[in-house]
Amino acid sequence: MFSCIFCRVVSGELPSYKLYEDDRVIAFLDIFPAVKGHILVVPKTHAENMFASDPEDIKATMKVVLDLAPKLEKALGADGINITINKGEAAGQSVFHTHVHILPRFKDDGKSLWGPMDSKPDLAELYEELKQNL
Ligand code: DGP
Repeated sequence: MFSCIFCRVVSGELPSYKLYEDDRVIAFLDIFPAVKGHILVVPKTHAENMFASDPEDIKATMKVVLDLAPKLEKALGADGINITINKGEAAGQSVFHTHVHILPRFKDDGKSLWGPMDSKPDLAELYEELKQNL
């Protein structure tokens, strides 16, 4: 995994502003922050995305997220927090090594996430389709 950016951060080959580390997980500042205090929590073992990761790595990663997020919110005096995982290019994933974003949110940060769809699907129809397939 020599070309994986986050593997290179994990190994120390690439520098990072590391905020947390244990034997399974590392957390550091996002180099292209969407908001002030945007951090990434990353399992050290390489996997392309969260579904490919060892569930124990996901468990350890989410434990760190749950610990760091409220601390970060408090430290920065944020008004809220988004915790996001982008899986797949269509969802905005650009680094194909499992990671969780923690984004402190401020009332005046001017960011918006999803708005409503332009054209809403038929929910009853969608519900039937999903019930058959989930
Ligand atoms: P995503 O788009 O969900 O795959 O998020 C990848 C994030 O990783 C993106 O917000 C920018 C960040 N990033 C990319 N390269 C580096 C890097 O070399 N160092 C750090 N700290 N963050 C990086």
